[in-house]
Amino acid sequence: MDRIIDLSGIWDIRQVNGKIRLQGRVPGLVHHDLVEQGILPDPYLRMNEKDQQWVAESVWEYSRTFELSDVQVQRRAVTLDCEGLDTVAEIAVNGKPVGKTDNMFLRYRFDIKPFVRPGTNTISIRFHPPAAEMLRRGQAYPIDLPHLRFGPFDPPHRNFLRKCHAHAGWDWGPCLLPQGPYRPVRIECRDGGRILSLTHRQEHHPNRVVVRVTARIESPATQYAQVLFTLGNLSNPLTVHLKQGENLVEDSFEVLHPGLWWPNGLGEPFLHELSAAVLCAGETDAVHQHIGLRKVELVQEDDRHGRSFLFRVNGVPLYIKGVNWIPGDILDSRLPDDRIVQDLTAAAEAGCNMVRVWGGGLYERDAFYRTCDRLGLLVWQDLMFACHPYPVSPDFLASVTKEVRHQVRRLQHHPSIALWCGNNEVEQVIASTPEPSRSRLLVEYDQLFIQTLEPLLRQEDPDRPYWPSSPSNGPRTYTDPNDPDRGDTHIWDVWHKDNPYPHYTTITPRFVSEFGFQSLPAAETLAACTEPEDRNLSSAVLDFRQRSPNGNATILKHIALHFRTPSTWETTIYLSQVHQAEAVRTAVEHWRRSRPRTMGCLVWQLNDIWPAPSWSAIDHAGRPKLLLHTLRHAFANLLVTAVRNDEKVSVFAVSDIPEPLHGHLTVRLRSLPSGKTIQTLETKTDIPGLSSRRIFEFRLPEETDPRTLCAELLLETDTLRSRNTLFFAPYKHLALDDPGLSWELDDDTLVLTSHHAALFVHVNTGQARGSWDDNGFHLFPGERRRLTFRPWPRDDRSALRALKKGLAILDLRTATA
Ligand code: BMA
Repeated sequence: MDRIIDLSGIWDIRQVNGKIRLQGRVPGLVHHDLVEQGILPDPYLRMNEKDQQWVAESVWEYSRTFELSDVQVQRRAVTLDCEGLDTVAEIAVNGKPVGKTDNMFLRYRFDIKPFVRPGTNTISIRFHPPAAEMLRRGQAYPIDLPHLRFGPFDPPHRNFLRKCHAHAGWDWGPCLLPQGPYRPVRIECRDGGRILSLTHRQEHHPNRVVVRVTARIESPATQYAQVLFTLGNLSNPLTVHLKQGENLVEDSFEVLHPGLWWPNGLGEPFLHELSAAVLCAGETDAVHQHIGLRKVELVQEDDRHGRSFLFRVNGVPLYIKGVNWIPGDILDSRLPDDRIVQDLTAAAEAGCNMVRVWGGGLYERDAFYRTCDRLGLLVWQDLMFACHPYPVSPDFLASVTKEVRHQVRRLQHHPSIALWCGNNEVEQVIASTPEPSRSRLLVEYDQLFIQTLEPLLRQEDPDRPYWPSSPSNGPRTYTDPNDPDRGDTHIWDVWHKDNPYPHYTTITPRFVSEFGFQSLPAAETLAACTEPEDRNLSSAVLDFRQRSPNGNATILKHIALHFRTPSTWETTIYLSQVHQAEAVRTAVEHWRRSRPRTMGCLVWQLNDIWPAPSWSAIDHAGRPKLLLHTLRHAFANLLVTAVRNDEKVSVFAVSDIPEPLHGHLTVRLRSLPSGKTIQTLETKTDIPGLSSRRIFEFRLPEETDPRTLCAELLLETDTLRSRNTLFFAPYKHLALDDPGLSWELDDDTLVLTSHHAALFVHVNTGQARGSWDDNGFHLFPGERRRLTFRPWPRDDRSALRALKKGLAILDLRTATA
């Protein structure tokens, strides 16, 4: 269409203060093109980050030409539309400055009509080093604001620049500070109207939803226009009189007996098509969306424990099971949409119903939210502020006001977004600052997150809850933000405070929005970025890649607390993943048993920004860790779980299903190492909807050595089945023998059997990309465990060939022999 000139494609890139010249892509980032063209080695290899800081210290200029016709330059509006520039940039058209940018989360639109001409035009975007800008702003501010630095290269004062905080290094990622036009750039030449945003509100009545839609239309002149809103097969044509500038055009629909949008695990996430089109001056502009009709409430009511914190969706109190999301690569342009879809699909298949977009990353790209809408994943959306106090200068407040307004208008229609959260851990950082700074920081905090952003969100998106910080007790309750009796919490007492993981069962918060434990990525993932001599947890390269203080030693120490020590690199990796999975499982089962006091937990973290030790469930190469499979069991709608007090074992059924269930529980006491059944107990049980209930108790046989015993629990209903295993001595002391595992692989199907009890059986797929439908399970004699391998992408047959070559199976005993 001659009204939009898409400037995506190849541009010239030049290092202004150096000699490098290359051609690169828009949308894109300088690092990405330098790496692809062999000018820069991959920053993720070994310690390359160390020698690559010069890239972000350089000034880079993107330039190209574009053609405009007489007709195009004569249109009433000629606008340069930059969807995302990272970050500090100056833009010139035909050598004339048209604007400056300093916020990567904003969409910038510049009027360039005065600068263009018919024929060939030039455009240049010059990016300035972000660290220098952070420093300049930090030093110019009248007060010395605290700032974080995790790794050796992290620059000071990242809180002064509206750039993804994780670009400057985090406790799971390197510092690279990428620069470039990371989202599309285009020119629009128009006489007619342009739809800047399409938002809506919903009013839910029994069997009926009223949808009120608002299109924000920019018009270059005062003129008549036709506006057509369509929702499903309902449509309303309107004739409107647009004034020059921004116009709001509103309409409403009544949807009878609507298909509702339900979160994963509760029903179908039904979507309806909503569109708006404006016809004006012989031009059309249109926006198409998929919306979901649903009501999400954040319920906080005083109760005997303190104050509830739970999400009610379409009237159902929903236990939240989820994960935290960080940027999937520090170079966003090299992360394909497909990879985001893969990770979110894995989360949904693991039983998640919520993903938290963490505040030190990005407002994610459209594909992220569309996928969450489709999968029924609720999104806890942090605004992009994390772990720092922020300046409250007029410029800063103006910039973040524009940013949040833009992002809310962009994202508001997604049914997945459940809540806007002001920031990550800013209240907590301030709470731990000594006086007198603390009081001053609180006043400024209040100015930004309560007086500026909260009213803005109420105005832009009145029906969505706003939560000031994570963790928090709610607006203006500046007591301990991590109070277990109210609000949400971040439970770091295990990883950061060095308690063994059973400690989780001593803490029972209302909602846990972060908790987790680190492990190592798959051996194949680390092999691709290290040399053989690096492959030891205490090597210089592994220490370099670990950004959480003493992280590698913490992993090793906690393995040794629970397991016999590993003897090889592969078994170190395996045990780190077994330990991580057990830690998280212990916490999740406790917090699910604690329903309704606790109404949700979000594991830190689903994904990785680079290949390194971290808290992730899926590593940077897309290989699932054992944790992902453990979550599938621990997050299942029906869960059987047990706790032991002395010789007595209490069995619980936890159900996240609204309807009551009839279940059948089988407890098999097995002897170790043989795994043979020595006693079977059975009972029938009624399980109320949305509940956690003790359903059975039994005693351990007297005078049995606890190291020689385990209990297998099986809870079955007509359609559901949950299985769990309980041990009565630390894993490291259990009487285990070589289980004598045997397996047969036929195409994508693996059948496993075992002579003795085999614990944490892990099938490694080598180079084959994909995942088993289960992994990391216990296997007892007499069972035939059938696993199916699903390649990613799903139709990739070559993965099945790779599987044959790379298959390796570990279990706890053989890994620690
Ligand atoms: C949480 C997050 C991140 C961090 C993680 C692990 O508090 O908010 O800041 O990466 O802990 O330390």
